[in-house]
Amino acid sequence: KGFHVAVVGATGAVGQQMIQTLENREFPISELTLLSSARSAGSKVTFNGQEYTVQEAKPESFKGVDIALFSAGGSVSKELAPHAVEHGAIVVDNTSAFRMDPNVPLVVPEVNEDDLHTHNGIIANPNCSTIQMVVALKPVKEKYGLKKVIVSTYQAVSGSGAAAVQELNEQTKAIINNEEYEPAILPVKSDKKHYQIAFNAIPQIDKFQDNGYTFEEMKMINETKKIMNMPELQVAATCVRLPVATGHSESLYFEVDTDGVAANEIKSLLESAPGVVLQDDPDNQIYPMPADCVGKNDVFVGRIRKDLDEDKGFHMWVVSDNLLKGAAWNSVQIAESLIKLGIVK
Ligand code: 11C
Repeated sequence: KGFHVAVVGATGAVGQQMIQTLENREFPISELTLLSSARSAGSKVTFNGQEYTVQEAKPESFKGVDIALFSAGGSVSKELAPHAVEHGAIVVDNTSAFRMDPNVPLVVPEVNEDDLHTHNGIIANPNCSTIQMVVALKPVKEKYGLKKVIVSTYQAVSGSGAAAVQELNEQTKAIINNEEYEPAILPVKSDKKHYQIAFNAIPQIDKFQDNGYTFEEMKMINETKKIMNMPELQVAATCVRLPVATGHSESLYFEVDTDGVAANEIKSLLESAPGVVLQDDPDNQIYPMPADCVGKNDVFVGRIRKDLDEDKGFHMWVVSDNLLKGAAWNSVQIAESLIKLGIVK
């Protein structure tokens, strides 16, 4: 049996990866509807060797759709996801529009797949930097307990969209050629100031909140507690943008709730954890790097070592393709789980 699948935001950085992932996974599709804003409508997209014309997303676009994957920005999701649900579709939404809504499950299949059963039509896909972190931490929580997480991120420009990657590329060339280039997109297109990203590091992802944290940092904090079902977990985040096109990296410090755990025990636990690839061999300079992770669905972990002062503290480096496990693959994986669990029939 095949399903009628719609992709909203089909021409965007994540939408393109969603379409590619559906193809790579041989997702059971009987009909594919590709939707976008009016601006991108009319674009041609190839899926399984067949050319599709992207149509403007409207409330009536969802007739007969079984599964709708949304990645066209929060305002589009807020406006159109309820219409998709009215038409009987299950929505997997890759924006922050519904993530903290208590009626909406926020799901990473390796962590909380069962929460899918509680859906009311919409399932939220978490923020990319949150997803790779919880995939790595869940096995630790299960075996040793988890008390505290402090994360610093090294995030790729594609998290900000295809136009930001273009800005990075053009700006890099311009600087090498001693030409002027006025930043216009990063760190946040709609914020007051824009800064050079090429050869730089910008400690701002999304807008600042009243508490001094950015929205990206608050997403990592709040979403982690919700996905792990641990409102009591202590989480702090500092999110930084680097001139890397794709692949988010994270330096994690975490404290378990068990005495005397060895770093090797954390390593062997993660070696067999679902969705995780251990790359941890300092003698041979083996550790995860974004350039090696692009195009892969897994979360790569390495540099696992015990804190020198705190017996329950550990350090770990976590890398993943932000457009795949961080977005498109996690969404398609949720759709696969919905079929596997019989939630979509
Ligand atoms: C970034 N994490 O790297 C963001 C992109 O809430 O889904 C993903 C935004 C989101 O800029």
